Amino acid sequence: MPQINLTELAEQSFGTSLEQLDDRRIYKLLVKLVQERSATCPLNNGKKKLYYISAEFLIGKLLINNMIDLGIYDEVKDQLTAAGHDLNKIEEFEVEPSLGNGGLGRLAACFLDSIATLGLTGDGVGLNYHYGLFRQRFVDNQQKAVPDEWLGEQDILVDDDHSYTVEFGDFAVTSKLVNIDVPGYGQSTKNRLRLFDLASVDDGLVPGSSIDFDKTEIAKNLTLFLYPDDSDEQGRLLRIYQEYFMVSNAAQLLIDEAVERGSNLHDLADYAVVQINDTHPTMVIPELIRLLTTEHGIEFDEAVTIVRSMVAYTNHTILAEALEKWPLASLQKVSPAIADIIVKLDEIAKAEHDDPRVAIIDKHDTVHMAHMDIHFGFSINGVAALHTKILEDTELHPFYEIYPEKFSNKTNGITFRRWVHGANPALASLLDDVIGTDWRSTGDLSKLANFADDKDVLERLAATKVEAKAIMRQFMALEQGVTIPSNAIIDVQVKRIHEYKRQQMLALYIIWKYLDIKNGNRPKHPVTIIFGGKAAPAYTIAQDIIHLILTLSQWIANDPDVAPYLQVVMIENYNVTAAERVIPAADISEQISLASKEASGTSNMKFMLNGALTLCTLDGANVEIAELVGDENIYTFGASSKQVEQLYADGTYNAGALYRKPGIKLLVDFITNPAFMATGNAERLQRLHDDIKGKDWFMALLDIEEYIQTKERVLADYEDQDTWMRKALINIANAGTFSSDRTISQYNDEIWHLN
Ligand code: GPK
Repeated sequence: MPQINLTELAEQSFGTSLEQLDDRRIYKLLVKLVQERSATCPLNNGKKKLYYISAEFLIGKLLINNMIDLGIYDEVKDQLTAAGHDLNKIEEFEVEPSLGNGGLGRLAACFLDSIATLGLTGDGVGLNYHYGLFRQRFVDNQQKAVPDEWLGEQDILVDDDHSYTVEFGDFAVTSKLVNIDVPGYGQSTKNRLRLFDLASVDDGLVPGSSIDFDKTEIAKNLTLFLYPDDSDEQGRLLRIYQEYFMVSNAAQLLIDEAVERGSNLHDLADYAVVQINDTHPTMVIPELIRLLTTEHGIEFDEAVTIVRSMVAYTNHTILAEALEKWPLASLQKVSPAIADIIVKLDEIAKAEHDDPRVAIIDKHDTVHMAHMDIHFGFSINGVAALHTKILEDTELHPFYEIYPEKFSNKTNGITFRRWVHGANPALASLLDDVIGTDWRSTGDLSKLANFADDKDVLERLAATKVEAKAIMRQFMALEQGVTIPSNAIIDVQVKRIHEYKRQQMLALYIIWKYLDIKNGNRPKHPVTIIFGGKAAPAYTIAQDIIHLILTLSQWIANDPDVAPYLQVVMIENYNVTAAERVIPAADISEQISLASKEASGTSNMKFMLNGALTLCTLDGANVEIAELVGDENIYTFGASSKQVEQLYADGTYNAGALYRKPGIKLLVDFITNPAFMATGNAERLQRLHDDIKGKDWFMALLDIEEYIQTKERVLADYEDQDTWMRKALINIANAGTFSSDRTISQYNDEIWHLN
């Protein structure tokens, strides 16, 4: 690769010196540089190719990430710094793509980075949503969902001339394809993210500032939104149309490309493997069968056998509401051909296994998508050891009895290029100094443990935290309009808002802490508690939880007795960019889901890697983090997943009885005390109060007392900075396991068998 000379490029492109160039023009210069470099990388071209099909890809901004992967980041950064420029400021001109929602989508993005980095031939396939997931605004301390017009000024999308016809029940549409290059770190080759769009899409259906639109005009609306509201029949149908459009395009592309590489289609499984990310792409199974039989003359039985050996499924949750089930009649409306094949597949499955618990179509004519994946895929995996165990022993036990060999665990991972190299440059260069640069590609951080008692290294580690906090405070001031004290303990819970993740339990802690400070117990360091996350627009209680947090934030800020010691901040429109600013700055990582409910979590890994200490229940990948770092380097509390499963099984959980404990009642009733209610929306606060008191389905009251005690222990421990930094170092040294390069090596060795 030729050397970079930004001074020369500035002269050539703009006829001015690099020092004189404004940030916007530097941004344009860098975009062009990355595009040119990336365009010259040849595609990976192995015989067998992976198609990672996913409804979401939460890719984040790409400029810095791509410079890292193309190996030009450090050089560019040095030259910009020398010319008096700040890359963080330049990056602000990039608009973050809005193609994802939460952990599952971010996982897909980390995986694409690792697949390319390992030199494997594998593309992501999804949809090009024009307004993506909604953009979150706060109005009157409540969430307002507005369209995210991210597509306006995008430099990353490259047109592709593939176009397919997708036939629905009573009409057909045409697709068009755009690609996003995915270079690999330390590789001269690349892969791509392939995003299908509707040729006839009409952005005009979305009226300005609202996400309401005509859900019936499928030929115009199909690629407007990710996860359009599905609280009514039209919305649910639209989601099925989207899913079928996505997989029909994916399957047609896969077959075309396999034929190009020499497949006669009888041997398709030697040329392609499909990873079904959650149940949204499940219809790729019947669609591949349909194409092989009706378009390519293969017999039905053979087509089933072929497909059975080339699709694999990843489960990301045990929550029933997230496991898709569609009425057969709805599938019939979207695609009669696909519904017919599903009926046949159901008959095959029933002939093989006469057990209603594993039926694809149940007695209400509802189609269980995950069941189709398990019967007609060759692999099913969970995303953390505990989650896979729960699938095997409980949630999917009847399937595990039939197909034990199909089940495996693939504990999630994160790409260190984005989450340290890009997001935490100070830590990255400390690691380079102390253990060498290999960690960037091997993920091996274990040598750091040799420095656990090295005072100099511990001090330098503490300095990286100060630097990360400065970047975060600048982001909070400029983007969010909040001032955070420089000496505050940063305590963070960022993730989608959901009752099982228990943001409401942290809110109850905040009430406890507020009252404690009111009683004169002033913390030594101020504590800033930062939330971030969106709530599904149709999920009322989650909206109520956001309202409680925002109302508490305001209430505390307005109380001069408490404000100097306690601050509550909720990031508006939390996204990947915000995560990159806030995670490196965190001291405390809140991973407080009800045990058994969080399949894995991936922010837990990002926090650990960036030297935050984890305050957690033994859920998801927290269990593995705890095993790696040892009891003295993590703070765990709460009921175990076994105890929780038992409570659900017995039906003996009694929120009301716990509520009546005086210490707990005080906290819950704070939500509806008249003065507090008067500052917020009484209906929302009352509903949330009643829900916690009367139902509390995710058992916040079960763990609240132990949570408060444990958190107070964490805050006290923070005062001994030497011991604290030693713990942080041990956490970083053990984070190597959670490199997505490790995860992807396992997918490849045990499932995909590429190269
Ligand atoms: C799981 F089922 C789902 C879903 O619809 N969306 C989503 O983001 C998450 N997830 C899990 O909740 C996390 O525990 C997990 O780490 C992540 O998927 C990736 O596996």
